[in-house]
Amino acid sequence: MGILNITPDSFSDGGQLYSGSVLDLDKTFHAVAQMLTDGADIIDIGGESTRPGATAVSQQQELDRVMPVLQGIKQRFDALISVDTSTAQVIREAASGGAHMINDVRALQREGALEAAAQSRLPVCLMHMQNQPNNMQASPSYSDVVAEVIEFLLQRKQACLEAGIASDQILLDPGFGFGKTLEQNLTLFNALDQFADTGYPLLVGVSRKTMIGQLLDLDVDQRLIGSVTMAVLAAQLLAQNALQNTTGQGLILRVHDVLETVQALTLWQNVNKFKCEK
Ligand code: YH5
Repeated sequence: MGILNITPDSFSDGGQLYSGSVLDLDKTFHAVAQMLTDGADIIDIGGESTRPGATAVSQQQELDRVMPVLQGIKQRFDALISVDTSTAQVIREAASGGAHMINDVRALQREGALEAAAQSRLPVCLMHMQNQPNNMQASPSYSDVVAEVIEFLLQRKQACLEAGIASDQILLDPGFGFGKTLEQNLTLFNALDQFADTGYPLLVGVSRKTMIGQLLDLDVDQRLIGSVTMAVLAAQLLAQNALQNTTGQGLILRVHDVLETVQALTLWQNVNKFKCEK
């Protein structure tokens, strides 16, 4: 999954698609074309910045950002499109505009979002976040981070089932960097197999995140190698688990650097072809 960040103020790739204060649609579609050429299967369109301290976006602003981009991608490309949103009205309009998946960092907890997602019949990704973007990194605290994040996701999964969303339309995401310290992020990463054991496919987003910056002492524009390494590690961890366990297969990696991630995963897959079963 390639990240298409259409917010003006994002941390990692903020405003790159803007000319002044307006979104440049030519640049945006060029970025999409590049990610698809590079091997992305899904484009994730995000119109709300969830970085710590980001200004809240109104529903109308979010619609005005997301809808022209969704429509333009639909006209130009044959790609799977995910829309990164928590807003019921954006879910509804994205679904009628031909989106293929709803990716919600608030796990459909906002007013009306669960119902809108259920009506859309689209697959949904449920992500864990502790607190809200404006305060989530203040003092993240858990007594057992893995158990608590899994429990939250299973509760939200249950709410989805009760709202009429089919079980095979649900993905889970630990929410790396969303209300978690470095240690908590790494604990969750090592526990990806436990998330897979829920039986649901996973989405993992670590690309360019602060955890990589902290470990390598690098700014956000220097986190490529760290991001690719973490993507391969996630794939390896989950593949090892899948060999022992028939449930919980399926992984979507949400990344900025599609070409480099695809190269690394291609090598990894080819190496794995020659694995001897002992
Ligand atoms: C995610 O993990 N993340 S937006 C800060 C960065 C770099 C990147 C400080 N939406 C996720 O990508 N959706 C975002 O550097 C997401 N899972 C899902 N499902 C944050 C982001 C980022 C933030």
